[in-house]
Amino acid sequence: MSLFKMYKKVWFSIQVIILVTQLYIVKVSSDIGPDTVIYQLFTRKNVNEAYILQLNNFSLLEQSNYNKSLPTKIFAHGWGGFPDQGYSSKDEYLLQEDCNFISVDWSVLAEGDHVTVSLINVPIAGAATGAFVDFLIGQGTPLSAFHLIGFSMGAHVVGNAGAAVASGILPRITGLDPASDDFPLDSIDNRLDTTDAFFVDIIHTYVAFVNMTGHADFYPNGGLIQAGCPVPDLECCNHCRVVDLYAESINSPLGFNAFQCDSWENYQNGDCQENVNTLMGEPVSINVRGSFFLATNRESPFAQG
Ligand SMILES: [Ca+2]
Repeated sequence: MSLFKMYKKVWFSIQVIILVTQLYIVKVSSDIGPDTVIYQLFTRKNVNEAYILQLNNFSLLEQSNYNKSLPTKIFAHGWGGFPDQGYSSKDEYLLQEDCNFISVDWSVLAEGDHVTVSLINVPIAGAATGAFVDFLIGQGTPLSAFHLIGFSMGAHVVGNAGAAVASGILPRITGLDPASDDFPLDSIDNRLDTTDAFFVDIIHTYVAFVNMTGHADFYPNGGLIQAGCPVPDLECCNHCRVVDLYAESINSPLGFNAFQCDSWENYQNGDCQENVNTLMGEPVSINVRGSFFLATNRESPFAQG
């Protein structure tokens, strides 16, 4: 084959790839509507039955129990998941204090192969959720009221949301074992990172997702394998444990006390007991930085104090 013919063939292939990509994006975009990402609102007045909120829908907000003077917690579920992944945290938060607990339902976008969901749908759900935060701020909620929490790929949904908020920098985002497949560390645009909020705390519970980092990173039981989980782990024991730990942290009488440390090995050797310590999860000190280790029980209640 002549060089010219080869050049033409390569150029044609590139054109086809560009066209298919454009058609795909147009198709995805045309499917995006007010129902694509919806927001389930719970408060102490409606602990079990959600009000459905939508971006820029003033009447739905007006008719709901949303209270702009309360803290607003926003939880995003993971890949292939549903908003009920946040319900254990919702129940604990509403036990602790009256607040607006909003579970992001991006399940329509969370379905499908994880490459498409990661590269195309997570940014869409994140941008929508960032715009939703701006919408609530436009209705009188102070920026300081917000705390976003996301599990697995949902951590990157709330990361993208934090980056998309136009009203300012969010105070806090919590990543619960953020997914790392398809979220390259050298690109912060598509993933949760420390530019997305003033304080980003991350809890790691599974070996596959150990590389994402925030301002403070917590490694229960070393962050690779969780106490009491079977080997092989066929039912999301290690990865999903993070949701249970976080929910328990909200009202735990003992708390998950964690010590700054270089490694699980050093922690286990007792080399870090004099280091800076803080509680993991909801009551974390937002001033701490670095890596923190702790041990947990094998089953609920997990906290050892
Ligand atoms: Ca980011």
